[in-house]
Amino acid sequence: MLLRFTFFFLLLLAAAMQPSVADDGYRLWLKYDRVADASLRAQYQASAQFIVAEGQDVVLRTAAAELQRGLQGLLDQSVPVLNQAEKNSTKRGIILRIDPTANVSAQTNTANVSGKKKTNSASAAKGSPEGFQIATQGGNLVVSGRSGAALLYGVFALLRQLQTRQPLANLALTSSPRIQYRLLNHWDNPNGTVERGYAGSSIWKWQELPERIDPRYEDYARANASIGINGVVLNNVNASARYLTPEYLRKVAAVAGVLRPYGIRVYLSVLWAAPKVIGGLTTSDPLNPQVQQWWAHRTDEIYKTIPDFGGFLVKANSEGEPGPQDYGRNHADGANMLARALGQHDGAVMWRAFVYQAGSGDRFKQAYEEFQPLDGKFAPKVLVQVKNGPIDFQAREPFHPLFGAMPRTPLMLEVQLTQEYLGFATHLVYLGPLIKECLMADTYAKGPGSTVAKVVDGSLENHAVSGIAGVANIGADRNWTGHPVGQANWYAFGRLAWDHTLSPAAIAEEWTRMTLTQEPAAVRSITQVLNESRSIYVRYTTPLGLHHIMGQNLHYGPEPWLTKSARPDWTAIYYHRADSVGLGFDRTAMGSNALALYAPALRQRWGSPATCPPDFLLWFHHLPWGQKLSTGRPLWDELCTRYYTGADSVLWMQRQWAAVQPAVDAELHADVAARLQVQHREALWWRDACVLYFQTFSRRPIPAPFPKPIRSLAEIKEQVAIYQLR
Ligand code: BDP
Repeated sequence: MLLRFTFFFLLLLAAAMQPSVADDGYRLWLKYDRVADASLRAQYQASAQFIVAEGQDVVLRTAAAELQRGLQGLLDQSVPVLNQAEKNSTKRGIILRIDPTANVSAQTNTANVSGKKKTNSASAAKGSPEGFQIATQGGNLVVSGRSGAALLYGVFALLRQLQTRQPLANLALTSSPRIQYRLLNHWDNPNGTVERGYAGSSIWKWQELPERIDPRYEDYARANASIGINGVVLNNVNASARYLTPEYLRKVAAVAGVLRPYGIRVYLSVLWAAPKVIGGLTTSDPLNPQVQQWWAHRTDEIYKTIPDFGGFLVKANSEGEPGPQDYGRNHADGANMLARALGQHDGAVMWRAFVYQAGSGDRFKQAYEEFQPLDGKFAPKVLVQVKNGPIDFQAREPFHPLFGAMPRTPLMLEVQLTQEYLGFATHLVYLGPLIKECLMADTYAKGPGSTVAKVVDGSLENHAVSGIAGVANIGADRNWTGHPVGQANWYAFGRLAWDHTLSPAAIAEEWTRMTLTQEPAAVRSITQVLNESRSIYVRYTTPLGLHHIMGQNLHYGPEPWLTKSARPDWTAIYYHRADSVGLGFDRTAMGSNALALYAPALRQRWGSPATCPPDFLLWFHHLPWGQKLSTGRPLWDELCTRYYTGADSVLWMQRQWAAVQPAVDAELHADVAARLQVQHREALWWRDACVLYFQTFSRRPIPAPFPKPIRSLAEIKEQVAIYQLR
């Protein structure tokens, strides 16, 4: 009996020692768990004995509340928010101060996670009202900036110092966003589904609004503000007209009310045909006075309901969506009409360049052909929003040739955080390196150093406005992003949108420490996995510049054998062009000549297989199977090597992840471990599907030391076809 009792007691004790709630990922990178190191905690406690918030701004109040909440958790002590008069001069604390004269220039010091300081050169964001400064004055830490939002960003930066266990003594930090509009684009539909969303249904509960405000909206706002996101487009670019009705505008206003105290404005995607669909007009022609009036009136109504409304995002004449071309007008006619409708209101028109109808040639060139001639024709409130690459969010694309080719138009960069072509929420793919690769790409528009980043931040052409958008990977799943590591993509987007000079590796480390563990060896291993993950994914899916060979419609898994679709440029063979001679799309002057859209320096480098980087080879060249590459191997052997080593690298990711098990929350660890198993199984699909299919053209053996796939091409086709069934 005693024995049984003791056993029961021990069981109870063991249960009590487990954390009562496992980490379900809901808190993202804002965990604010107690700093375990007692001496470091004591140092922090000494510097943060009170908070003073000087000023009345609503966002400032949010900043003070967030600081209090963060300190409460991290320091495990409550820190009072005092007014000036209550401040006790013997204590040290944190002062939040709105200073209308603050000019946080772009001479920016950003203390990164390793404590190193970087000095950045001037940028278009000079003197941004969102810039902040943290300085030590009279023993206190003073966070200052011109606006409440600046202080909110400063507070999150300060908390980040604690979350990544950096010292606070003599802290001096200055930071200013380089890009003005930093937006998430939700592709969320009114019925709660999310286009290309893999983390459950939409977080926006339109039926319940405006009366019921899901508490989650505020947590969403906190997360966005913590990484500097200042705008969100609430609905899908394939837009419903519903959002422009008074009924829905009240709902939108309710969401805006939650986001406003976090410095975030709401935007809407609009359906071009709205004047017809909900306005009772017979046309949506942008040059028709009634249509113009309808938009102007509707826009005024929007601003009456939502005074800080951000503006419109438009997908027009793209993939079947209506647009000005339906009336013989062009994109500038459409965009400028909306800009006029905005009138004196402080808003922007974000007009997407994701179109591929012009001509009948290479899809690669079509957006360029439609938009480049319109350079200089857009009204000042218009920004043209361009995807990172010319095709569509592939795992690796050369930068979009419009960057650098429209000097008189502010170009926004659109990247995808939801992993439509990158393994959904199943494959671990950290996108920091992908985004950074695009930002750092040199367009040579004004000589060497004319990077995409400088086009986008407006500094290359001195544009007054600048913007960047990330297609959100957020859904109603408890952990927001389905794959726990998907959170890192949301995080990295915000950090790079704020400061594109940050390194994706430093951001990955920062995120890991804030989200997963502080244990140094584990931080290193996880960061390594994150940093390698995107190039691993490229290797086992689309190495050497292959692209668009994924499963039809679903965009998941391999389907290189796809020969028929509604449009030729939706098939796989259109892109890989495999034949008995070789593989790849000839975009040189001998082929589609898409290369001519780039600056001479790039045309030259990418135009010759000898100098074209292996990562882009098959984007621009149709090469013989036996062609010797710069790696020393013939094309076929190199292709197989990449598919095999890529798939094997997923096993490496699994081992790295297994090794960090003691340092990471058990539930979260098991979740990622299981997803990595799926990832390996599917990496083998990709490998086998692609090597066996391309082998029917190359007629060459799988090179040593790699084993032949154990299944046949027919078997793997059957396997992946299951996923295409309705
Ligand atoms: C493609 C998606 C499609 C989107 C489209 C877009 O497959 O669902 O509507 O992009 O960006 O990648 O408009």
